[in-house]
Amino acid sequence: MKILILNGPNLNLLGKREPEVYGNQTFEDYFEVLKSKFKDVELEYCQSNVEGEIISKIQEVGFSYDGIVLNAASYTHTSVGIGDAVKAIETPVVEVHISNTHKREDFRHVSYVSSGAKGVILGFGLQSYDLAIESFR
Ligand code: CA2
Repeated sequence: MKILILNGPNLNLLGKREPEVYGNQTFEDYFEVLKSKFKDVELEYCQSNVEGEIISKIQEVGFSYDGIVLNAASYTHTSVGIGDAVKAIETPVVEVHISNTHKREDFRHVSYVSSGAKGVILGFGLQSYDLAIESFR
């Protein structure tokens, strides 16, 4: 089973800024935890701050991988292009968020990803990613 974890803008700052909201672990460190927990899954990790790169990555893997775990970060709330890409591919996408976006500002209550996603997991910290991977098994 091949799964891509795709993180969007500013998630490269995890563990370095705003620990009260996003925790104090970098995603690179957490990816090692995920790899050792899901030894039977071929996990790939990619992060980009660029909307077009995220769309290209979704298209690149979207007809061959078994799943995409997508945290489009702020683009979740703005990007019709990422939403369209999720709908255009065959690989199922699970949308994840570290924080409970519904407990936050109103603009974070909108998602252009959700309507094309297989499911949505949010608010469980980095464990949201574990739950998303689990959902593909
Ligand atoms: O809770 C999530 O996972 C979010 O996708 C994170 C996004 C936010 O725009 C979404 O509304 C919810 C923000 C990611 C920014 O990550 C940072 C990490 C450390 C320091 C600053 C930003």
